[in-house]
Amino acid sequence: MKQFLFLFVFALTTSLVQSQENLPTDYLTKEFHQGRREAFRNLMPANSAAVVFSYPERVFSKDVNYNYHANPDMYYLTGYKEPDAVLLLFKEPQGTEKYTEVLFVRERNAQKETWTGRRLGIEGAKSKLGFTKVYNGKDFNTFEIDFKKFDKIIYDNIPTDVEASKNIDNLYSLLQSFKTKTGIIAEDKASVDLFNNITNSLREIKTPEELVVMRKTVKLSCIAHNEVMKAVGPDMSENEADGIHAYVHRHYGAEGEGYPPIIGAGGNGCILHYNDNNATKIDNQLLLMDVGSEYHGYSADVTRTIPANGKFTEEQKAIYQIVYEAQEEVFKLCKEGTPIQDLNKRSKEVVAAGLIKLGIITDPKDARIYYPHGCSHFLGLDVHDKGNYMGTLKENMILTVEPGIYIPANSKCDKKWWNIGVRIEDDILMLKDSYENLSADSPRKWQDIEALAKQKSTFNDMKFPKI
Ligand SMILES: [Mn+2]
Repeated sequence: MKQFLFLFVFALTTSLVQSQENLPTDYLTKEFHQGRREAFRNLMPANSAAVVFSYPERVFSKDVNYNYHANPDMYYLTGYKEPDAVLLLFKEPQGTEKYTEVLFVRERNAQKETWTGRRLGIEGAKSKLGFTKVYNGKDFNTFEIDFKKFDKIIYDNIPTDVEASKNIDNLYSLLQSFKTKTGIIAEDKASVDLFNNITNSLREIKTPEELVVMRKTVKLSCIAHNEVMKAVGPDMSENEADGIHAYVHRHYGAEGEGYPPIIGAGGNGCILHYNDNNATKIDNQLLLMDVGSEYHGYSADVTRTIPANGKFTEEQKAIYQIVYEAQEEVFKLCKEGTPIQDLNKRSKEVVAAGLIKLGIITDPKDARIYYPHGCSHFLGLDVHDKGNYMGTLKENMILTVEPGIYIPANSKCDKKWWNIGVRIEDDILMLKDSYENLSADSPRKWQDIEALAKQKSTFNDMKFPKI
């Protein structure tokens, strides 16, 4: 009997792709995702259904795709991270089984998994994600459900740029089936708005489980910033600084970065979403680094601006201090009840007053020439996370506070200010009566940055062959 069992188990394991070992053990739990679906259902109107699609895959070059990134809403509600999936949620129990949710996933396929990686499949979605009703994507088309009986179908923007395909189990076919089943041809704005209102109101408040992951992703991003502060010098390239961030993130188990890193030296730091990161030398300039890791789906968003040679000039320091003061003033508003728009307003006032004092502008309205972006955004699964920006701060929201001043060459001010670009960005957890700066591990004061820059980094000792 034992021998028979052994043979059976052996045949089973070799016929499927082997299961993976040494995976992280601190992913969000299936109970978390189940709880989020329950919370979503609670906000659905009577007699409604919600439909959530995975993101499309994207071509990197010819037959090679970019690393796949899951739709954050899909991940939030299911934990499923693969493409070609659709989730159905129902306000009221359906059918004789009284089910309220169905997940369609990629079918397991030993041959495909040998080429493009392991798939969770139906059994995995049941055991690891806690679903009871799971099908392969190819079964969505024939799945018996009368969508026309619902008063409302709730869905996000339907992607319009998914390549047509004859495959019966990819995103294109899932979208076609959805349109056929529901009769939806053109997107209904009210349905999309409702989907986003629901996901905004859920995702803007972080649960205790999410806070654990957020603290981790921000903490290890701070370690990366600090390591670059120690390692950097005028001869380092922007991309090399980028690489230190990337290495540190991965050392601590992050998947990568939550957005393309912005590593800009001097004038490059004045380009808001600069991500060429290709200056071969930082030189004796400021280095603006806006980099945050993505840890189990959650993004940090931290910006530090540092002098590559370890010492701020008087002009750099003067601009830096205004940005620092703006942050300090905005922090004072960080507590439950503050209108979110007030954060931006207050930061603009402080920056305007500072620029007037230095003689860079005379009219406060001109502050926007040098500070053209907003001060704060929600942070979470998306770096610019979902949330209601017209609302007020609430406990367990996380928002960035990120004022900046950017004075590119040829600006209409004394040229001693040219090519100074400064942004300081921290990730702020809102509390009832105050706040917690999650990114406080990385220094913000110019004195503290100069002190840290004097320390040696482990990266200073790395030696590579000359080529
Ligand atoms: Mn940001």
